[in-house]
Amino acid sequence: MGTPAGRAPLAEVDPDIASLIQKEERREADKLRLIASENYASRAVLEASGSCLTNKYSEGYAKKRYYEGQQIIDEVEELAKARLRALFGKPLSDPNELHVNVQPYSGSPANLAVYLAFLKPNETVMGLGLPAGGHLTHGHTVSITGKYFHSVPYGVDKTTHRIDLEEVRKLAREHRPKLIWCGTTAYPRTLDFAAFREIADEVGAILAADIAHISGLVAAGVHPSPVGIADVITSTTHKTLRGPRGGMILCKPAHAAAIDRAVFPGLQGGPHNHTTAGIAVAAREASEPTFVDYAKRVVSNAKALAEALVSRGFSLVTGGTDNHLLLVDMTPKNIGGKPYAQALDRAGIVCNYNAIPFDPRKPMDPSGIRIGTPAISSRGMGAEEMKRLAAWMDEVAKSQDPAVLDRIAAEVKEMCAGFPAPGLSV
Ligand code: DSN
Repeated sequence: MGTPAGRAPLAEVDPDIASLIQKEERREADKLRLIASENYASRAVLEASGSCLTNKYSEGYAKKRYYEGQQIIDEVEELAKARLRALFGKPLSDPNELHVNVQPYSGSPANLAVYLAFLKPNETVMGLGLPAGGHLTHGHTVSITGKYFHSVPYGVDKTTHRIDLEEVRKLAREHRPKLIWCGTTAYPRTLDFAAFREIADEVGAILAADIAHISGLVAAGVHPSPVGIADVITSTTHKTLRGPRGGMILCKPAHAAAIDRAVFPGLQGGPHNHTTAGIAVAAREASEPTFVDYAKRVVSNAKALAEALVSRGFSLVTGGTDNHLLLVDMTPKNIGGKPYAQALDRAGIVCNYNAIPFDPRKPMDPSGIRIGTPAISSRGMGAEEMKRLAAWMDEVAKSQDPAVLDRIAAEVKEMCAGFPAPGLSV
C-alpha cells in the first residue's frame, strides 16, 4: 500500500521546490546576511507557521467569528495577543491597557488599517519622506497612501541627516495633518517619540509609530518604547522581532474598535492563523533573557561595525548608529551603491543598495548601501567578526575582481560555518 493521499513528504511530491528550498537554506547558511529587515526565524517559529493552522478560516475575532470550529484558533489568537501585551505593555501601569491586533498580513496592511481607522480620503498625513529613510506607506507618491491622501513629507537635516523636528513642527502647524507617522526603514538613529507626541498634540493629530524595524529592540528595552506615547503602533513581526512574516497593531483602548474594524472587515478577510501561531511563539521567545542578550548584541555589533568601517575610510550617514542598521555613503570610495552591493553579494555579503539623504543619484542607482546586524547577531557573531566583515567590505570596495570576490566568499563561508543559523537544518 502506498502513502495515503497528501501524506508524502515534499521531497517526494515536488522535488523541484524541495531542492530550491534546500538551496536557499544553503545560501542562508553560507552567507553573511546583512539586509537590515531580515533575520532567522527559529525552528519553533517555522514549525508553528508551517502547521495545519493554515487550513482554518476564521473571519472575525475570538468569540465573534463568522465560521464554526474556532475552539483552537480562538485560543491561539488570544495567546498571541496576551503575550504581545505582556511584552510591549511594560511601560504601562496596567499592560491590559494595551490593545493588540495580530491579524494584519504584514506591515503595509497594518499601516493601511491605520489610515482606514482614522482618515477620510484626501485628509492630510505627514511621514518621513522615502528618500530620507521613511516607508512607502507613510504617504509616498507611488503608494496608495500618497494617492488617496494628501501627503506632506518631512525630511532630515541637511547637515546632520537626523530627523529635523523643527521642520516637522513647522509643517504640522502649516498643514494641520490628521495623522503623523514616526517610523523609518533606513534611519540609524533613536526615534524621539515624545517629541513627536508634543507636535501631534499641538495640531490635534493622531500619532502613529511604525516600529517595524526596531520592534525587537523595543521589546528588549534597547530602544525607547512608543507605548503610552503614540496613539497607535504598527509593526511587522519578522525583522528584529524574529517571528514569522506578519504584522501587528498595538493601540490605546479608545482606538481598539476602530482598528479592529479597519483590519477586518475593512481591509482583510480571514486571518492567517498559522502566522498568528508563529507570532505567539516569537513573543514567547522574545520574553526570554536570551532575547535581550541578542538585542543588545544587534546594537553592539552595529556600533562595532560602524567603528571598523569608519576607521577604514567609509562614510556613514549621521556618522554612526544607535540601532541595528548603518547607511553607508559610497561616494568617497568611488563606487555606486548598486555595483558595490552586487560585488558584495558575489563575495558572500548580502545587503541592499539604498538612497542616502539628498542623494544626487537615481533611486535605482543610488549612492549608498544599507546594512543591518539582526541576522548575523542571531547567529551569535560578535565584535571580532565585525572587524573581519569591515576588512572584507573594504577589500571589495577596492577591487571587484571576480577572483578576489570568490576568495572572500570562501572565507565568509568558512567563518559562517562556525555560527550555525537558527531555524536552518544545514
Ligand atoms: N522591505 C522593508 C525593508 O527592507 O525595510 C520595508 O518594508
